[in-house]
Amino acid sequence: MQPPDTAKTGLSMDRSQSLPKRSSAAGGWGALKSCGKHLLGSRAPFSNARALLSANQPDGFDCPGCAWGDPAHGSSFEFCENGVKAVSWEATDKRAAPRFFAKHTVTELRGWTDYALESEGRLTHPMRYDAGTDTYRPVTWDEAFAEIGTVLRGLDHADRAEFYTSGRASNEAAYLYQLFARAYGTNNFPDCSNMCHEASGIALIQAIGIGKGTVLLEDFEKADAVFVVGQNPGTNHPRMLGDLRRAAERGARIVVLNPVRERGLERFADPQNSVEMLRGASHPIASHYLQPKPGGDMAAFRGIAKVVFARDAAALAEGRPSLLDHAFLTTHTLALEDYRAAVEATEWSAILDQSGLTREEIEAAAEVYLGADKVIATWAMGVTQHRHSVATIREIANVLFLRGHIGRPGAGLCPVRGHSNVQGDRTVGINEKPPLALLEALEREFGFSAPRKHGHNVLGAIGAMLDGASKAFIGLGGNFLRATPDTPLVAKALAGCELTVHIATKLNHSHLVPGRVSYVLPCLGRTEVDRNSRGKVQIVTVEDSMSMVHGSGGINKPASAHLRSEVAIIAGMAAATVGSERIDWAGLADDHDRIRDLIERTIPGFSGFNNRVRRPRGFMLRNLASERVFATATGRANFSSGPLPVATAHQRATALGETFVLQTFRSHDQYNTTIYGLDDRYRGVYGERRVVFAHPDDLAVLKAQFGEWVDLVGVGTEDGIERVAEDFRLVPFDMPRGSLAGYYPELNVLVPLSAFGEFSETPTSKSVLVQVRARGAAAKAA
Ligand SMILES: Nc1nc2c(c(=O)[nH]1)N[C@H]1C(S)=C(S)[C@@H](COP(=O)(O)OP(=O)(O)OC[C@H]3O[C@@H](n4cnc5c(=O)[nH]c(N)nc54)[C@H](O)[C@@H]3O)O[C@H]1N2
Ligand SMILES: Nc1nc2c(c(=O)[nH]1)N[C@H]1C(S)=C(S)[C@@H](COP(=O)(O)OP(=O)(O)OC[C@H]3O[C@@H](n4cnc5c(=O)[nH]c(N)nc54)[C@H](O)[C@@H]3O)O[C@H]1N2
Ligand SMILES: [Mo]
Repeated sequence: MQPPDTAKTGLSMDRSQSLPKRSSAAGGWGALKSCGKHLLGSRAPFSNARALLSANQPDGFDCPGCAWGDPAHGSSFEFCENGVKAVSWEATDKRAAPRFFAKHTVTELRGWTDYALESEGRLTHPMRYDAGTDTYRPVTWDEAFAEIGTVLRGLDHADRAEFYTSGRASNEAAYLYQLFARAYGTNNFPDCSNMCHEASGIALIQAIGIGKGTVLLEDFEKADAVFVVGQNPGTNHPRMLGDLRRAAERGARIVVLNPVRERGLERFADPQNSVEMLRGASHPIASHYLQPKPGGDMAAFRGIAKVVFARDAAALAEGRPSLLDHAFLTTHTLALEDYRAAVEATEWSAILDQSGLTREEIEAAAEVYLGADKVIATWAMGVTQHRHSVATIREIANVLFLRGHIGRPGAGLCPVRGHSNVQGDRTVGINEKPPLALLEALEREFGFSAPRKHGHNVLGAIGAMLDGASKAFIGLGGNFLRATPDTPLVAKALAGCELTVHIATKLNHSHLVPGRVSYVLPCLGRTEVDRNSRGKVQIVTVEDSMSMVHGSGGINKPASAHLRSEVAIIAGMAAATVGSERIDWAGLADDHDRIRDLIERTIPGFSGFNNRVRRPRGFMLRNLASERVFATATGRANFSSGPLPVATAHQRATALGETFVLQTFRSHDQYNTTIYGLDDRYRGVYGERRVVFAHPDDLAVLKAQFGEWVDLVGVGTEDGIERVAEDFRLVPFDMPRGSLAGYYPELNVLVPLSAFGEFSETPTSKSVLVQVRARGAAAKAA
């Protein structure tokens, strides 16, 4: 592959070894300028401006961006630069119509970048792959459904089909999808959350009996301290920055744990504050910025616990009251003494080595914790995409339990979700290990026998497709090929299928590795009006990170007259596959209220669903843990008391020698595998995605000049697979020595399928072991 011409990439940094110039604060004028650019770039600025005014409004659509909650009061449009990008990317007037597909073979399109493919605009017609001409050709919906049904009915077992979900799907679409797959006979539900917050769900169910966070947006108005661990809200949850900033202004302490100095966590200029904008002012966010080594967060929290226990012992020895919340601990938790023993048995040397922090830094964080009446801990992918993520999240929960920071105002656990409805999809049944109660409820309601055998998650599905056990892949949105590890292997897995079906809004690389029979089925997006056969507007519902369920109805004219809603497409495939004797698929597709009635009857927490969802802010699903009712096996909140990991990624890298820990994260101009642009403004990178960030001293060791092109080679696995990512430029950055960072999905070729989280089976895309080679050296050696 030819690297981009450096003269043209406009990498806006001087060629000295200094840090790149970064924007001085997140938000601010840069954000406004960027919005204008994206609105105009969509070539539909007016309908988009109108669309934006109804994003996250009570009677508008749910922003297809992140899953951060919406404010209870005030209905003014909350400005979000990356929400603007998400909306205008979907509401573009560019079209990837049949004539585009006639002009370009699939083989040719495979050579295009992710950015170029999606830039072609919205899909307009159902398309079938034609192997003779190596192109996609338009078909009718009926032909598509009939053939999909025939292939699925022809498989010798339902477990040979994989039903993937990406977290943008609405509750109604996801519910119908799981009903289809289970009526067909399988629990194979690989889900984007397997690569995302899986560890949070598992750890929280063990710890507090529910796999969701316990705080509401209002709690951020009351907290005295917020620990923001392993996430980059300036880019990925921009509206969260507003809440953090208001907290900081009130005097709350914000303790950040992040190996990389992220601009948005340092300072934020509110684009909605005109005085601030004119003065070029901004407000600091983090009161403490700790830069742990990758995967060092469990050690950091254990260090905090060690300080807390020590101070508590000292207080008691001096006759002062205990610093722990014994009322909470005695009534509501189990195994405190085991935890105390585990903390005491952990040596400071191990804590300092794994965390990479100093004792002073950990003590300062512990002081913040001890000085606060109400503490919230938030986290995202920097915590969940490691080998020891489940143990780490348990440790974060342990620390909050010590002073009773759960189930009271201003305090609690807050995994910040990714996709806008990833949490809701799970709630309505996208689960490869379904609870028995769900299966029984479906059986009672629909009269079929639901499969009991647990199904495949993402890694399970890839394995089954690779060894030929699975033969069909259906994708409800998403980009399975580019979001998963070991890209070439996953391409082989998909191409080996009898059937691949992708329900999508835009063309992506997953569509370009067709199975024997392959369809791309275009659907309506969130921003578009969905009318049923009688012209009645249909709404869908979603659940945000705070368990708030609310309605979403588009306002834009559909991108093409041939589009169908996700619900209608699922219903069409289901009717053709399992028939309509037991389930009136067509009737359900035509009236989403009827799907909501079924959800109400089969999923707990949805009583009065159709009424409650039409209230302005929707409703909150009951969250027992936030009421201090812990539905764990023990009926209590459980401490965990395991030791620290035997070795974290950076310790393994040190043992291997000349090895770095690479994390794959998001630039400011992307939504997962959707690339909006080539800039990463807050990190000072422009016009280029093939970059790898490193500590300046590591560059010196590598004898690399700033901007030098290198190859990265995967090491440390025993699966015998050679992994090389060629042509990346080194960029110095404020981050720990021995670690590297670069963008997903380009670097997914280095993420091994064989390396995944303990219990979560999430690929460890934040701790990939690599070595750096001079450009071309890796290819020569291979
Ligand atoms: N605009 C935009 N919004 C998005 C998305 C998007 O792509 N674009 N994606 C959506 C999705 S699906 C998700 S899951 C979320 C993702 O939201 P984030 O989790 O913020 O996503 P990442 O870019 O992967 O950033 C991970 C952060 O964790 C830090 N980190 C890496 N390793 C470690 C570690 O070991 N310890 C600690 N403490 N920190 C670490 C990184 O430096 C980085 O700042 O955002 C959602 N929102
Ligand atoms: N190396 C590495 N890999 C990662 C991650 C990482 O941090 N590093 N992050 C992981 C995470 S957190 C996640 S959540 C996954 C994301 O994995 P996915 O959810 O599979 O990927 P997306 O990029 O969000 O999917 C983009 C595609 O969705 C389709 N789409 C957009 N809107 C709609 C819609 O309204 N309906 C339908 N049906 N389709 C639509 C478009 O065709 C678009 O091309 O990636 C994971 N992979
Ligand atoms: Mo995610």
